[in-house]
Amino acid sequence: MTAPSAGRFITLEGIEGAGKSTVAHHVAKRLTARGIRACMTREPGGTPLAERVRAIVLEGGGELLTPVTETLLMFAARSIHLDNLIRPALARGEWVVCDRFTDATRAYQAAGRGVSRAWIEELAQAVHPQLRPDCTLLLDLPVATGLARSKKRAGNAPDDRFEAESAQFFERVRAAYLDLARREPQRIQVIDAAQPLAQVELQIETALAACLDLK
Ligand code: T5A
Repeated sequence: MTAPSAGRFITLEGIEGAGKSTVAHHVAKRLTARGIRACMTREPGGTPLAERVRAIVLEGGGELLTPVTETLLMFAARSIHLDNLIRPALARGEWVVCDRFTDATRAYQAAGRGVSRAWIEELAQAVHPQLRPDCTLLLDLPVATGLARSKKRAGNAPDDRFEAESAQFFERVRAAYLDLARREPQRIQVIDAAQPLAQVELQIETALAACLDLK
């Protein structure tokens, strides 16, 4: 198969412990095996400067970070990431596999924290006016399963400000993601992430083929 001339933008979404990082590696490997130049990245972060913003927003440093500040920091990191990594890679014809993007802000800051949805859409419009993921893989699983996986990996102490949130918070986030998927069924493919990894990977193959016309 020949590599396509234009890059594609694939994002992975889901609650904590859904398996996004694990699946991102799998997707990048499968694309590379097809002769497609693929790069893997994540949000918040993805470039040295954006990773510094990530540290601020995830750690907080003991200072108050309101939901509005948190939202602005997510978009600041995203703007740096887009200018320095995502857009240049897409322009070179690479496929970008990104662990979280603006759907995470819709789910975590709007549904989770109660930030205005309309304002988030205005920020999205300002930061990436013409860019939407070509395909989003939403790894869906019960909150308890996701949190148990995160805890098993990281131990009992929460790794960051989000992992310290309540199960109710993550239920709102999960419901918001599923609602986004209902509204944009072509772009957002829901994957049953509670299944064993081999089954999840099979679903990913089908979803990518459906979304991106991969044979
Ligand atoms: N955030 C981010 C916002 O609030 N707004 C935004 O706009 C953005 C961009 C980022 C935080 O920032 C928030 C959301 C997040 O809270 P993060 O570290 O990038 O934090 O995201 P997390 O979701 O916390 O990352 P995790 O590493 O916890 O989750 P993953 O990547 O979904 O899961 P993964 O792949 O690391 O897997 C977790 C464990 O489960 C196992 C893995 O081996 C691993 O041990 N696993 C499975 N086990 C059994 N069956 C399977 N199918 C499995 N798949 C993976």
